[in-house]
Amino acid sequence: MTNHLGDMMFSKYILVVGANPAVNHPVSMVHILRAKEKGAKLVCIDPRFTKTAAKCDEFHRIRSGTDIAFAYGLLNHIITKKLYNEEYLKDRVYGYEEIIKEAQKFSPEVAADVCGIPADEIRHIAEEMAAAKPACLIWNQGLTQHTVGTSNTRIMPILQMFLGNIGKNGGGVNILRGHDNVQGASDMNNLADSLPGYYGLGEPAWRHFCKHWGVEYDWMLSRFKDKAMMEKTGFAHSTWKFGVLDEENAANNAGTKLRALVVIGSGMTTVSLLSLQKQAMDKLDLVVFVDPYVNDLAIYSDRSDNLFMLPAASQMETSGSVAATNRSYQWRSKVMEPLFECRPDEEFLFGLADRLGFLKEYQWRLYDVAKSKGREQFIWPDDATTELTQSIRSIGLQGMSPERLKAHQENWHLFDKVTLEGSGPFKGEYYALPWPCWSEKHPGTPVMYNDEIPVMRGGMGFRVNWGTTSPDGQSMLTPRTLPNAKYDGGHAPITAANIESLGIHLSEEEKQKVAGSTFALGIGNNILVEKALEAGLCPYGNGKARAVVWNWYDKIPLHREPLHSVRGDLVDKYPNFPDKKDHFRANIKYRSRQKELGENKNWVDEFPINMLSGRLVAHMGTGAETRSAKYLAEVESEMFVEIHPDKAAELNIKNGDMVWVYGTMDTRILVPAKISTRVDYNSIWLPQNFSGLEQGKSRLDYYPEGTKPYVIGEAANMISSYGFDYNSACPETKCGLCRIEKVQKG
Ligand SMILES: Nc1nc2c(c(=O)[nH]1)N[C@H]1C(S)=C(S)[C@@H](COP(=O)(O)OP(=O)(O)OC[C@H]3O[C@@H](n4cnc5c(=O)[nH]c(N)nc54)[C@H](O)[C@@H]3O)O[C@H]1N2
Ligand SMILES: Nc1nc2c(c(=O)[nH]1)N[C@H]1C(S)=C(S)[C@@H](COP(=O)(O)OP(=O)(O)OC[C@H]3O[C@@H](n4cnc5c(=O)[nH]c(N)nc54)[C@H](O)[C@@H]3O)O[C@H]1N2
Ligand SMILES: [Mo]
Repeated sequence: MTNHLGDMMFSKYILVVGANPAVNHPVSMVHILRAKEKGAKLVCIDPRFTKTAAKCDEFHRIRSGTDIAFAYGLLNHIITKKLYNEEYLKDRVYGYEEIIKEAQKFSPEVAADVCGIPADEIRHIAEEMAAAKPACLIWNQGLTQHTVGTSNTRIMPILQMFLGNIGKNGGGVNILRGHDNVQGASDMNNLADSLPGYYGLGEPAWRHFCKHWGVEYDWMLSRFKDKAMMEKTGFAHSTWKFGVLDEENAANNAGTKLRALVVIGSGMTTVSLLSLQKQAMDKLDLVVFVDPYVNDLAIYSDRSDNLFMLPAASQMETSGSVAATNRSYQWRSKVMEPLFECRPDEEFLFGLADRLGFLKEYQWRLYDVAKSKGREQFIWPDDATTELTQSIRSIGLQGMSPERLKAHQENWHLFDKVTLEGSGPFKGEYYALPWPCWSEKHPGTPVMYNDEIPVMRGGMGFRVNWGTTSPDGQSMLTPRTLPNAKYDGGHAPITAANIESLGIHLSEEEKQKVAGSTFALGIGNNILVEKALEAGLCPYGNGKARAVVWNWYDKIPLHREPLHSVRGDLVDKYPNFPDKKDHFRANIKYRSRQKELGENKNWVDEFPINMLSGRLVAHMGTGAETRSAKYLAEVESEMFVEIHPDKAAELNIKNGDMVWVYGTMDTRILVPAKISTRVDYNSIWLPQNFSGLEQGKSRLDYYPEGTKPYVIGEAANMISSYGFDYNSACPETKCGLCRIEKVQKG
């Protein structure tokens, strides 16, 4: 989120695109409804008439996978009618001219044909959203689980920048995060392509963390086969199975197949192509699940050995910092000691490091933090929080000491729920210090990219992250100056080399202490950052956002039809990406999959129905936890498929009839039909929260004694279609095709 939940109160118009907060984010929904009571107009763009849509002023049904065409349709009208903020674009956005060019191709009529929302409605949304000052945008998984997911997440901020809504109270792009602490998980980079803090995997990043962790860079290098492997993106959650199943992928993995899998805190049956995942799991040498429940993938296994289930403690039995959806870090207290033989996650990781022979190196920094605080033993998780907040400077976690986080948590009553502003001893601070929080004195940043307030109030321009000049020779710096800044106009990120050229004086002693470091790379002191803040400058520079990402395949977002599109007639006009080799170590098909049935044939010819999936309010993720909770299991006790009444009539299906739904990967699921106009004639909808039935067969007997959940059901991902985001490899689970057959009685 650029802004935060309370801030939506200042919105005049809220566009919810591909999110269903009434079900998935009930707390956010309260804020959204309060904004509505204050006069904000709520508009929902979704392929399904959701519970959120039911609470909105307007609902517009979109065809899934076409949000880019929809956004260009809006932009086309905004540009034609000159409803955009030209000054904002000139000052703050690099490459917006390219967006204007692409938008010319999508008159509201053209966009309407692609996305299914009528042209007049597109014009109406564009005009009302442009007139509302400010308007905010909310999205979630409806935009990300597509081959063009990352392009979706670029076009929406671009739309907001055309309207001048980024960096404004009540504006912004508000992405409602998924799991508890998923923001923290990504900040810590539990991802295959970066070290913590989005530092990447290059040598400077490794050197930064090695220095911080107190280990030699050469020792770290010696842990890898070679430097290339050290700096190479790993397998993703979605691609590891290809590293086991497809021989050809060994070449992407230093010549070896993947041999072991350790799962900590993922339900796994929630990943697409479940049947391939099951096959891959059964071919590994070793499989380990660390989970408070019996992991749902484990019970799909037919292996007889080398599968271990280690009992993790739940979050009630641990404490520490967790990041909320708005980048704020809250301290969480332990409610109870771990029950029975359960252990907190870190103990498994320490045990593993010990047996692999590097526990000392793994924990060195924790002892170092303890020593700096006059102790012999480290305190978990406090000292780990100190460790991580001191090393992650890229996004500015330095100001989040465990002491400060605890003080905020203990004093909720002293913070305003709408503005997050503190009072009493917290005057000037924002609740839970949303990052960047550059120093112990910095208040946190409730609204990102607001350059109308001083940096010490949370102000900033856009980060200068790709150099000060673009490849086509344009400046990436803004001409704008932050209030109270001692340097006029945009500037590069603060480094030891450039700080004095920005008018900041350093003493000889300070110069020695910061030699060779930058705002993000440097350990032991925060001098560069503190000096920049004193001068009113933002440590990461003051630059422009980029609408053109010159190092990506699609430099600007382009509409591309889903791999399995219901509009076969548009597949060649808006072809998907070319196939991609070594994508998170797997060779991934795009265009070749889209045309796999032959040049003149499309998937829709054999699988005529669009497949949507999402969530139920009573269940979480794969449902391992909630289907084992008696009362929640009772609330939603059965997997089902939503089918439109006209389609049901055509297939002679009555409410409650059992049907087979066939996916495009030779798999099928057996579920009862729920007749509903929430979906349109061409689509079905499946909840993603069930597991334990495999293509009509129960796996209940595979649960160890005493661990059977109350409810099992077919997993939606048994029939999800092949497809992965072109940049992140996120599975394309929001588009896909299927066909339905009624189960004949007798
Ligand atoms: N009760 C409950 N709450 C949860 C979860 C849960 O499992 N249960 N899971 C949590 C997690 S991990 C997450 S990530 C969030 C997810 O939260 P949401 O993203 O809100 O969840 P979904 O229901 O998966 O999808 C949102 C909407 O996107 C729509 N959609 C699908 N395709 C498209 C498209 O192409 N374009 C547009 N515009 N819309 C589309 C769907 O119809 C759906 O209504 O929820 C979190 N909250
Ligand atoms: N078809 C379809 N598929 C989807 C989606 C969709 O919309 N449609 N949404 C996708 C999204 S956004 C997500 S996030 C995934 C969600 O999918 P998962 O992340 O797979 O879902 P969860 O069930 O939340 O998995 C959490 C697991 O961690 C365990 N766990 C809970 N607490 C702890 C703990 O403290 N420590 C440890 N070690 N384990 C713990 C739980 O018991 C559970 O087994 O599903 C994805 N899959
Ligand atoms: Mo998620």
